[in-house]
Amino acid sequence: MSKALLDANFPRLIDGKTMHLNVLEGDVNPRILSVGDAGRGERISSYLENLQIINSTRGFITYSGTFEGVPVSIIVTGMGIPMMDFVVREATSVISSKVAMIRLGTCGALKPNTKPGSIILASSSRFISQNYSYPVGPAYNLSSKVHSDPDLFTIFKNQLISIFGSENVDEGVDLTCETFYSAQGRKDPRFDDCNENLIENMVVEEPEAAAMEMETFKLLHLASTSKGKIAATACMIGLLNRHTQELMDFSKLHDIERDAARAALMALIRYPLDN
Ligand code: R1P
Ligand code: URA
Repeated sequence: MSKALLDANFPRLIDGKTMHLNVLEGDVNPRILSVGDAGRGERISSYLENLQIINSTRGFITYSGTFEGVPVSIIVTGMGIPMMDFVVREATSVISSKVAMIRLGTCGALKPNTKPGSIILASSSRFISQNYSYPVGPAYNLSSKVHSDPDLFTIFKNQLISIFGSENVDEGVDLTCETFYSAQGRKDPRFDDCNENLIENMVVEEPEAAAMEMETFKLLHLASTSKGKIAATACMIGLLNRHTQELMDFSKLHDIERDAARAALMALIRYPLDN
């Protein structure tokens, strides 16, 4: 593949494909499910008919097809906000209509009574970043809030509750973290991370904090700045509870993931995309 570029500002390769996702107009459908993990993406792609798969050398994989007759795409996003930025910008650059996007991820649960293995919906999200000028200022900063699209959130919540039951579906403020380790308050004696009381402090600053993960804030923030083009929401499977240290039964993860993906696809096809 030629690496010659057509445009320095929003690079496309000489064949017209976006530089990182490797997609062209027609390759991505306006209803998009974003997942972090490549195995999850492959497993849930079995929901799609008329499947087309586009790989990229940057780790993104775009599965496009139909779900109950409606065109949808599932994109393997990878981890962290730069990867979500590539996905949202490049996928939507090849779609002329409005777009609905749902992220289905995993997280650490923050509320003491959230059972590991529950689904946690992000009604909104805040970003935790490390302050690299510390000790000038606090060691970690918490951003202001961005919100899920209220209609997509409600449609998705109803689908999740109909599959899992309301006792297994929580909601709250997602905390998207710059990293998995230091910015999520994990202790690593080999490094001076200055994060001893990070979780306790963040939960005081954001009493509705429900989840810690690494992409949702970027998705919701880009949607909120997209001038009406993108409606987005997210949910995560709580792998563990950071308060109680309890872990989920990992033998159930693929079943939960499959059912949550079905709820997300149902919500995406029900969301009215009036163009
Ligand atoms: C870390 O293990 C990864 O898991 C979570 C975090 O956001 C991060 O990407 O989500 P995914 O399971 O979607 O990757
Ligand atoms: N993903 C994260 O980012 N954090 C966790 O604790 C679990 C999954």
